[in-house]
Amino acid sequence: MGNSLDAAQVAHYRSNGYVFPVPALTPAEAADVRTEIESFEQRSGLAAGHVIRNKGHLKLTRLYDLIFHRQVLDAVESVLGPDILCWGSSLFVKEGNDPGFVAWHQDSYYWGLEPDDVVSAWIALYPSTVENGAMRVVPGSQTMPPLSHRKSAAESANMLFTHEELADDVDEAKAVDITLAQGDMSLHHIKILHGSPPNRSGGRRMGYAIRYVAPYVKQRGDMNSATLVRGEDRYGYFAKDPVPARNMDPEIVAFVDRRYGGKPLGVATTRTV
Ligand SMILES: O=C(O)CCC(=O)C(=O)O
Repeated sequence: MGNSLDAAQVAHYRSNGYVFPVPALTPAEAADVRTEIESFEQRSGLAAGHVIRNKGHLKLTRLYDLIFHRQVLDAVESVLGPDILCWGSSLFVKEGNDPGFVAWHQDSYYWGLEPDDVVSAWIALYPSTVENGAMRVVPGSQTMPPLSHRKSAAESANMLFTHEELADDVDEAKAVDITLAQGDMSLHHIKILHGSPPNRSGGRRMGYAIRYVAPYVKQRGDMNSATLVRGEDRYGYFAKDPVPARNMDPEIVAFVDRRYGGKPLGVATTRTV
């Protein structure tokens, strides 16, 4: 029905920890989302990859609409079931010839979510290619015991928010490049080993990763917040995220930046588009 995965795609996801390409947005819809993000950058002089890096769907209303996108949720439902919360989202921007890379890691290492019914829908807002630093995954690694991570060296261009990286070497010969056309997405499991190299092309690479969880998933530590995007939440383990009525609502920005504090995400970097 709709954009559900077929049985072979679900089986692929279960045994390998990822599936792609899955159609999500039309190329025109993807361009529209991207334009919204880039207009925000032009108006504010701020880099979206910093300012709306985490939970950007609470900062830009166009991204809030996207977490409810029917095509995206139909595919996510195929692996999580009919009740779905959006726990987070991350905007990954790599400029042309940017040294930034994403170190090999497992999301489960630092998200504190259990059980592992957590999936990321990574939507390509520009085409994602080997040359511009497409994400790479190690098939089947979601079934390995938890792997050790450590902090990257201070001077590292590792783009991960918490700067972690796998402590051991990865057999990169086993890795698969998740190349995507604009508007298509991949789904990846919270425990899969993944990362991405620098962008060696002259153009931008931009992907919006939406983190979906089943409502019976719990977060270790502080109670976290989420948005019910489909079905019912019969558990109430997550507080309700605010609903943004306008872009960059100061109260909501403060709410998100408190959660992802450290450096002041709302003011850090300027760029011209
Ligand atoms: O965009 C990338 O290259 C990495 C994405 C990633 O690490 C994630 O979505 O969990």
